Amino acid sequence: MYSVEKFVKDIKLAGKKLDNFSKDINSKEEDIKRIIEKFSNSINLVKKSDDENQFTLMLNQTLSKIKNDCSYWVRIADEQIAGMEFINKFDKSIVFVVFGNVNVGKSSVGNFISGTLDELKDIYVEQPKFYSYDFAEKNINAKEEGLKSNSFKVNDIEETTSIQYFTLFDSLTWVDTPGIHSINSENEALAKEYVNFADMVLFVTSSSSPVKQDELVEISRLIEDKKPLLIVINKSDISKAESIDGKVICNLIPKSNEDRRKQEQMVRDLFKDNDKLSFAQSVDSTSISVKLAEKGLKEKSEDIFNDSGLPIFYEKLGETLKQNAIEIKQKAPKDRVNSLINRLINGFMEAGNSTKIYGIVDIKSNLLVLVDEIDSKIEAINSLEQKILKSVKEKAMLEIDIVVHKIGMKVQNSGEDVDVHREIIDTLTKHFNEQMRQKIAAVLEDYKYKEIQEVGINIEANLSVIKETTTYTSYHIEEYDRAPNGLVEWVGKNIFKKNYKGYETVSEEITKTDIVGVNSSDVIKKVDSYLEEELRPFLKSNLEKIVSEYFEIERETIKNIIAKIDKLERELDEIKF
Ligand SMILES: Nc1nc2c(ncn2[C@@H]2O[C@H](COP(=O)(O)OP(=O)(O)O)[C@@H](O)[C@H]2O)c(=O)[nH]1
Ligand SMILES: [Mg+2]
Repeated sequence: MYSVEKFVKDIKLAGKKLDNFSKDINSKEEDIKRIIEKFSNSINLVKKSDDENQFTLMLNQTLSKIKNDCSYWVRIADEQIAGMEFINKFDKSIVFVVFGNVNVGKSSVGNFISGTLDELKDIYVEQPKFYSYDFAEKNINAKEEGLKSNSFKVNDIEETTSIQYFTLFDSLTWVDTPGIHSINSENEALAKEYVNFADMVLFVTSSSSPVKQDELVEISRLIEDKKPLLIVINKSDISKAESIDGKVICNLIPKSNEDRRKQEQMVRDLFKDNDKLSFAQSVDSTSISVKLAEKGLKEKSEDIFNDSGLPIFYEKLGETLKQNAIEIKQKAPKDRVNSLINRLINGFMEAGNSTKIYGIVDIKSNLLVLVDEIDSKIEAINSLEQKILKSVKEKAMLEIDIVVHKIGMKVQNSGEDVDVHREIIDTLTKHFNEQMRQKIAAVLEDYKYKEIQEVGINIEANLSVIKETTTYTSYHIEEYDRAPNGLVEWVGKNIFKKNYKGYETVSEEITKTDIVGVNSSDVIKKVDSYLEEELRPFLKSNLEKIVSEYFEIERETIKNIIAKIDKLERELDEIKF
C-alpha cells in the first residue's frame, strides 16, 4: 500500500523538479494586450465616410461595435494579467484547485492533505501555512492573510469571493474554493477564473449521490479547455448504528468495495458520454472517506486507514506530481494563453451578462455580410441597364412616334423639311432622367440622383418629304398633210385646193416627280438604333459611376478593416502555443 511517507517523498521530488524549471511565458498576455490595443488604435484611424447612406451608417455602426468589443478584449486580457499576479507567486508549485458543491467535504479533504492533523505531524515534519486571498479584488486591494485557525473552515457555507490555500513543500498549492451551489452569472466568472489558473482541478463530489446532473453542468460550464481533472467521491462511508454493551453507538464503516467500484465506473461513464467533456473521457475517479481516514489515524488502525481509500488517492496525487510536474506546470499557462486567444477569436459571453462579445470571427463575418449586401446592390444596379433602357424605349418611342407623325403631316402638306432632333432629344432626356430616378430609388432608397441635363444625344433627325419620280412613254396620234394619193386626189389638191391628211402614232418619254410621303419611319429607326448603340453604353457608364460614387469608399474601408482583422488574427495566432 502506498504510504503517506511515500506521498511526502514524491511531493518533495516534484518540488525539486519544479525548482529547476522556469517558465518564461509571462509576457505573452502582455503581448496579446499590446496587439489588441494596436489594432484598436488602427480602427480609430479608419476614415469614416461623410456620405450618409444606408451603408455608411451600417459601416459606422460596425466600426463602433468593433471599438466597443476591443475594449472588452482589452478587459479580459487585463483580467488575466491581473490574475497572473496571484498565479505568478506559485510558478514553482502545482496549483491544485478544489472545486465542487457545498458540503461535499472539499475543505475536509484539503485539511487532511495539508498534514496538519496531529497524527500526521511526524510524517509531514513541516506544516504549511494557510492563507486567504480575495480573488474578486485582484491586485488592487488584494488582501492576503494567514488564517488564524491554520486550516480550512469545515461546514463553512459562507458565500465569499475569497479563496483559501496552502502550499505543501513548495510543490503543491492546494486551493480551497467556496462551494458553488448553483453558479450564478456573477460567481461563474470568478469560478471560471479559479479554474483558468489551475494547473489541475480536483472535483469533489459526495458518495450519497455522486456527480449529480447540476454538478456535471457546472463542470462543463467551468472547464472549457482541456485541463487535468481528478474526481474524488468523498464520504464513501456508511454510518451504522451498532449496539455495544447495550449502548447504541454510531459506527462509521466503509462502503463496500463493490459499491465503490460501481460508483467510480458510473462517474467515468458520465464523462465518457458527455460531448462537452470529451477531453475528460478517461477522467479518473477515486472513492475516499476523509472521516474514515481520520478515524483510522486516531485509532491507529492501518486497516481502517486503508479502507478509507486515502492511500490510493495519495498515490494518484503523488505519482502524478512526481512524474508530470513540469508537464502539468507548463500546460496551464499555455492553455491559458491559448484560451485567451480563442476567446478573442471566437467571442465570449460578457461576465454577469448574457451578451455575447464578438470575437474576430464574428466581426469578420459581419463585415462579409455587409460586403455581400453591397455586392448584391451593385448587381441590382447593373441589372438596371436592361430595365431602364427598355422602359425608356417604350415610353419615349411612343411619344416620338406621335410627334414625328404630327410634324410629318405638315411636312407633307408644305413639302418643306423640318428638323425634329430637338423634340427627340428632349423626349429621350426626359424619360431617361425619369427612369433613372425611379429605378435607382427602388434599389437605393436614399440615392440622390443628379439629373442629366442632356444625355449628350447627338442625333440627326430631319423630317422631309419623300418624292417619287416616274418615267413613262406617252403615245398620241398626230395629223399631218400628206401628198395626194392617185389622180383623183391630185385633181382635188391642185384644182380644188383640197388638203389631204395623214395620221401617225407618236411616242414620248415623260418623267414625273410626286410627293408620296414623309421619311418618318427612317427617323424612328434612327432613334431606335441610337438607343441601342449610343444610349446603352452611356447608361452603362452612368450606372458604373453611381456604383463607384455610392459604394467605393465603403468597400475600400471594409477591405481595409478586414485586412487589419486578418493581421490581428495572424499575430494572435503566432503567439499561440
Ligand atoms: N460522513 C462523512 N462526512 C464527511 C466526510 N468528509 C467531510 N464530511 C463532513 O461533511 C461536512 C462538510 O464538510 P466540508 O469539508 O465543510 O465540505 P465543503 O463545504 O465541501 O468544504 C462536514 O460536516 C464534514 O465533517 C466524509 O468522508 N464522510
Ligand atoms: Mg468548504
